[in-house]
Amino acid sequence: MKRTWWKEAVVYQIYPRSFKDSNQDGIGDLNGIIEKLDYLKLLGIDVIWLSPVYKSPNDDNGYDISDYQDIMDEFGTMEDFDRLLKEAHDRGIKILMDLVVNHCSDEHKWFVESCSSKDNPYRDYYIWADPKEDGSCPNNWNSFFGGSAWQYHEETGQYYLHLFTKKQPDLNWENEDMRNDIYKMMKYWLDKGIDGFRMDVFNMYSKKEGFPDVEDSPDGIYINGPKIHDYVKEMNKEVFSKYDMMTVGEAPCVPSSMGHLYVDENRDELNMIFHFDLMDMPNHPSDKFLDSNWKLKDVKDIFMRWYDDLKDRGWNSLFMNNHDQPRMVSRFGNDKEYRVESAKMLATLIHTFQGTPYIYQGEEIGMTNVYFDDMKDYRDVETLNYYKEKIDEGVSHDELLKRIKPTSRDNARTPIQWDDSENAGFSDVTPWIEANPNYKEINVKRALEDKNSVFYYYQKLIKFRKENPVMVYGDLNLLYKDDENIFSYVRRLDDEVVLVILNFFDKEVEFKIPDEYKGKKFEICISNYEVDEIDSDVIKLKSYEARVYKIS
Ligand code: ISL
Ligand code: CA
Repeated sequence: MKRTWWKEAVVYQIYPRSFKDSNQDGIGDLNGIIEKLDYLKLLGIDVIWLSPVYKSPNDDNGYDISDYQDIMDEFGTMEDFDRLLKEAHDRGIKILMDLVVNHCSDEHKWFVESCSSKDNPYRDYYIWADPKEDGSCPNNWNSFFGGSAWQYHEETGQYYLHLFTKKQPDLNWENEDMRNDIYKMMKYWLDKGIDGFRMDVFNMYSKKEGFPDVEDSPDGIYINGPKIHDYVKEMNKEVFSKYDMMTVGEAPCVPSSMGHLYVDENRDELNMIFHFDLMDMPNHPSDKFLDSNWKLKDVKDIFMRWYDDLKDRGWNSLFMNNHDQPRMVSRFGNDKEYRVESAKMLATLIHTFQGTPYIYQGEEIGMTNVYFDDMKDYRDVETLNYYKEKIDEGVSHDELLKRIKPTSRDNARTPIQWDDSENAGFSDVTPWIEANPNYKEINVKRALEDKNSVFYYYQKLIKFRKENPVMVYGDLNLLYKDDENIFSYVRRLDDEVVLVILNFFDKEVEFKIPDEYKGKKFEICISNYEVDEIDSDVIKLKSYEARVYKIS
């Protein structure tokens, strides 16, 4: 397998709005990030993925961009950005920018032009369609954030497409001038020295000609549409191939059997994608706010399926949460009695499986869901739209709160808990979204003072991965596929053999040492408990226990 820096890297995602406020307006900003670079260096990460920092009216917290070559007022200036880039590079940390070009803001100058008349040169930068004869929407496509994906524009008598909010009109990738403008913009950032892009919903760029109604699934219609590979290949040729950079594409609704087409090393498309099999696993197919049960068996199947399907062809990315998802310790671990143990156990999976690990800010101290009890504390447009839509359909407030609390994207967006002072040390003033009240107990300051903290465990995992190429490039073999409590696998590269054992639940379980390793030397490298020498063929694991052994 080809060795590259981005396979060996650990990425840390920053959601700037919630990271650190440097000028006391309640909103995180670029200078706040600069203040904390030494903290990230201490953790040991290699790359920062910055969620969008571009000019934006913030209908969707920066995922609605009104100027791709300017910085959001609240976050600072282009000089601040240049300084951030330099300060990061000085510490050996690379920066990935979020590339949001499936859509932009309705306040972007291209869209303003596009709306001005049907024959404006920018009209075709967006997706416009005539109403049906009765005046209704051109087809039945729904927005991810509720309601139809089409918005009527009185002045010109047509609808425009928005797969997300109506303030996020979709760009028309059929238009070559539009594509070239995007490539130019990407080069502007790369020429500044950034190190790559995380590409927002890139697999939605291509829409099927004629805009047919969705019958069962939008797959092949506006997700993984007919020309998507042409567009990605073109972008690769025009932009990626000219730089030493990394790319990771956000790809909802891509099965592993198809995922390799985007990341196959011989296809000149992307380095990695984020698939959503794990994130969507417990969810109801049409309503992410419903259902939240998952089985370890399914988690294992998903990890293994992607490992097998990409093996020797492309590279995986590993994550269990991001700015759109509940906190991983709350969802897959235990955010009460075993918060620390389970946060460490889950981290062990992400950092010892094959692929590039992604840490979402706050994960490294085991931050939990906030579970706001009051609708007025929620800020996320998806959550607010859902609440409104369902209330109108007659669903009760209590029922909705019950659904929203564990699932809302706001769980991931509360301020980073830096210390136990007011507002969690994030800001001197009331933040744009309330801090999780557990900040007095869970915060960075405390984590740094406690050698057994989640933070130092992450530091150890990152270091171990860096010092042992088997953790990056080694093959992986699953053990005890059908075990309902334990996730265990062996990594192997040449003579190096590493065994990982993870107990996923709050009960004691037994792990039988497989025959082929009986009698061998087991050296414990990492664990979230004190571990004794192995003195029998059965290892007793405590709740959420994780162990990583070198076997020789
Ligand atoms: O958030 C989701 C589910 O709650 C996802 O469906 C999400 O909308 C999808 O993964 C796309 O996400 C990306 O694009 C959105 C933006 O709101 C998200 O923050 C971003 O990660 C539109 O740009
Ligand atoms: Ca600020």
